[in-house]
Amino acid sequence: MTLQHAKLNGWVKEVAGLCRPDSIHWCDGSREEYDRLMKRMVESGVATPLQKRPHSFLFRSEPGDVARIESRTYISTANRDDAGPTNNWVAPEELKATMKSLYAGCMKGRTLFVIPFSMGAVDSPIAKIGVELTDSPYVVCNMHIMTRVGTTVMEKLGADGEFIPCLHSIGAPVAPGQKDASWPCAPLDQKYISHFPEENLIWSYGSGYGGNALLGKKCLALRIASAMAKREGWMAEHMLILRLTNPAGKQYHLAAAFPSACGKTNLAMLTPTLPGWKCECVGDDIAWIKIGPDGRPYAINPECGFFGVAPGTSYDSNPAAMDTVKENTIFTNCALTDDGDIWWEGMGPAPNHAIDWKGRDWTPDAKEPAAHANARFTVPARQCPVICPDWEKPQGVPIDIFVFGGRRTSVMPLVHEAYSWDHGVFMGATASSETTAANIGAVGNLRRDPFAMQPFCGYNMADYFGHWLAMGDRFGKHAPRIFYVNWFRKSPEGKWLWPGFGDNIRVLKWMCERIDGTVGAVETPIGLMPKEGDLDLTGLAIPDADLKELLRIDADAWKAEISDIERHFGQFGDRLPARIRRQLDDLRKRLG
Ligand code: GTP
Ligand code: SPV
Ligand code: MN
Repeated sequence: MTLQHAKLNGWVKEVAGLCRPDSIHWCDGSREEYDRLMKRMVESGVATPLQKRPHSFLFRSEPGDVARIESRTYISTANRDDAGPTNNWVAPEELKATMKSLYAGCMKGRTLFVIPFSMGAVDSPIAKIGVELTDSPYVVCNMHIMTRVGTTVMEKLGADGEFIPCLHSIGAPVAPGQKDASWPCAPLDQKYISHFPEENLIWSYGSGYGGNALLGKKCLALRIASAMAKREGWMAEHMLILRLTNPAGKQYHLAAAFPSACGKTNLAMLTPTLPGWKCECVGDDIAWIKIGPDGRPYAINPECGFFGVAPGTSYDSNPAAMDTVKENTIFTNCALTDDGDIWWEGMGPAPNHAIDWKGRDWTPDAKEPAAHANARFTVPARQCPVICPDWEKPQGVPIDIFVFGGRRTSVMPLVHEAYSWDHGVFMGATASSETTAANIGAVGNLRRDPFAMQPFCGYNMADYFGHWLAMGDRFGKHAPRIFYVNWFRKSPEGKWLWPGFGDNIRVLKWMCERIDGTVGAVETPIGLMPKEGDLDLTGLAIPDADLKELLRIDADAWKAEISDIERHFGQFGDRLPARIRRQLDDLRKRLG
């Protein structure tokens, strides 16, 4: 590995001086490197190789380190208002001082790994380079899968190429002779996931889990990138990217923003139940979107792996994901079966005995689930049987449709379409969802999660709404059509009204036909909705009453929504764009 990059070398030296690792390892991204680190983790008992899945391993996290931690995530800007009311804020000087005292000596007894990585194919004009410094070999192996790591990135970086510095420590030094924990990390009140968007800098301390530790993902590709995108005139979004091909062979590209654990991976790999339709996955979590030479929005998936929710994934719900994770997969917080396989709730019949995610004996009559609700798989995207042949195309794919959504037990209909770009931005700005296990905290609480970016926007959310309006003005006639969906409406008895998963193609088909102008729509106060008979329900046995409920608009419930939207918008004060406020007035008028 060439080490001529003065700025990078200087930074590594400075961090090593502060964190005091025993050694420094520059990652080359090779299979040998991955195998060597994994072998060491197996030998120390941290990783369990899986007999049933070649080259696959199970990890169990510390029970308090199982998800992102929004309460410990900071956007640190010079002015508090630039982080906005939806982000935690501490002044940069103060936050850095606090974190420096935590970083001091935090890597003693460990190796400091230097991970040069690219978000986006190395030859993509949309790609960005980051360098993560970490003391976690688990993070190195996951970064190998999720990003492009190593030599080609160093070559592109050259002697003075730009990179985004990402510092990570699990925050658990080991003394000589001390037995290491199987998942070392710091206590909750010492965990920090900090972003300094004004200097494109990330400092994470104390957690080894997912979005807290794999810094290319939420920290770089969403929080830092969203702030860069605002400055530079592009978009960084919490969106899956999907190619749909209709029976006549016409292609449509869709990008959809749903909050964490609300269905992106599943929609991205959808197996259509309507004959003749084809879906191919470009990305399952993040989209970087730029205006192409023809004026259309083009999206790339900056990642090259999936860090997917395991529970609920089955051959019925998502066969493509099940086939993807047959080999070369890291499983975290899943259950281990007696024959050396993994298992989770919703995968299929429960084993008679397993070891649960906490390492305890488990039987089907146990009180607690065998896998954690936010158990995850990490797997290379290229293993997905429905990966789009153009998923690594440097210039990306042209987007025709934007979709917003969330998990709403009631009120939100199955699908509605925006009257205009501004109305669609209003739909994104007011998106709401019940919270999930992807964040540490209460599950099932209704909250606003604008554009599914509430935990990921690296600047003032009101300015982000303004950025969406400005991008729409630039897209002009090429602006994608905007829809809002809810797969999660329930009956009073608590059963899903919509079958979801592969049957979601029925809703996507309606969107495509709306674009082609081959189906009409009903004008309702909240937006355009399918006319009776326009949703293709061929082969689906859905009770009439359920369908009615899925498409029902309850005016009283929507008036209550308006009050909540007022409160939501109120937090932004004068910074809320007038065009967004106007949309709320229009909705109020339409509701009468
Ligand atoms: P992150 O990786 O956290 O960003 O999540 P995600 O948005 O990719 O969510 P994912 O597709 O992994 O789905 C999360 C959970 O929702 C899983 O348990 C799925 O089985 C379930 N789910 C996904 N799509 C549907 C659907 O159409 N209907 C129902 N009922 N459940 C769904
Ligand atoms: C999410 O929470 O939206 C995820 C998982 O995609 S994590 O990478 O842990 O943030
Ligand atoms: Mn996500």
